Amino acid sequence: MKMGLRWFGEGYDTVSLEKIRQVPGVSGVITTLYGAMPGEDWEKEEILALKQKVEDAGLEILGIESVNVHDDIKIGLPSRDRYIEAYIRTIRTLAECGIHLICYNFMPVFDWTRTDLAKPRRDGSTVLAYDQRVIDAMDPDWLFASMEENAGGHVLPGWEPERLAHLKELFARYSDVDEKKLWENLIYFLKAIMPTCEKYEVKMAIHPDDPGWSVFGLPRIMTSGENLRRMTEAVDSPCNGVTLCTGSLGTNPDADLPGIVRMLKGKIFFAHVRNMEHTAPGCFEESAHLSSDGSFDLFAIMKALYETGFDGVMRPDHGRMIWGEQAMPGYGLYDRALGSQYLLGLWEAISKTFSR
Ligand SMILES: [Mn+2]
Repeated sequence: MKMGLRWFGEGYDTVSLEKIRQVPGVSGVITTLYGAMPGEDWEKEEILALKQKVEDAGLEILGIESVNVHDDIKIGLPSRDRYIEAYIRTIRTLAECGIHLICYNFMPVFDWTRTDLAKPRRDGSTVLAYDQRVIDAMDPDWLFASMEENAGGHVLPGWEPERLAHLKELFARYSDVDEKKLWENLIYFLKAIMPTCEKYEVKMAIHPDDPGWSVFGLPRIMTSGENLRRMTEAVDSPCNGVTLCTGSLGTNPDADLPGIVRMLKGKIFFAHVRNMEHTAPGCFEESAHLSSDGSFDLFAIMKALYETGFDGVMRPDHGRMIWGEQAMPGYGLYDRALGSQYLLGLWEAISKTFSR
């Protein structure tokens, strides 16, 4: 298992590689070409420059999060083939640069959704939070405007203003896409890219939808462990797997996270491990990683990962904003560094106590 932190790149991230390098046990970053729009070819020179920067800081690129999928692929338009071709070229280019793990998602229009980017916790920290009642009373345009306004000048990952400038149009383009159609379009995409992934040994790790239910009436399908398994079985390939994101899957309070880990044995290429607290039906807020601060049993989750032979890349996920840090919501250094140490501590104890 390799522990990393997500890093958005110079000019986008408030956290420097030099600081990440000083977090014990963190050997690399999960990064991206932050300015790249879905459907664009990634240029080899840019990827190599990014890689050089990371390696000069004594770290490695553990994977890419994300190579975003163009809306035409998710909608299933005839133009999708052109964008799939570009995606395949990017997979090949990344492999040629020595990068073999790609995280992506298949959510229409919006990436992850929150209604509050700085909700105060009992301990005085602030966290990302979600309240379904707020969404139900809101227009998608308002949500986008409030996310942008509250992001403190940061462009939030997956919330590119260029793409979301024409939200009503984008919603209209998805009007014929129901869950069944979205499934078909995902499988079409996977069947098209898997031969290249296998040839170049690039693992594709789909990220579950966050939250794990329909938002603003848009279809969502990567909403449960069962559906993730269905996805891996629909296109059976050693390169077709998942990102185990406990926070996303755990938006469903009934989700059995250690059980999901066991169900997806061998298919988890990348793990986002964090905690959250369920506050009411359809409402949750993020918490410290520690089990006692939220609703999840992090020990049980890490033990299930260990026992099922997990050997991929792991990272702490969104952190609380603490100690006065100014950073992209969820992505400050301090609480993610604390989270990584907790996860590494659990992993060391588990691996010295139990056998695989
Ligand atoms: Mn995640």
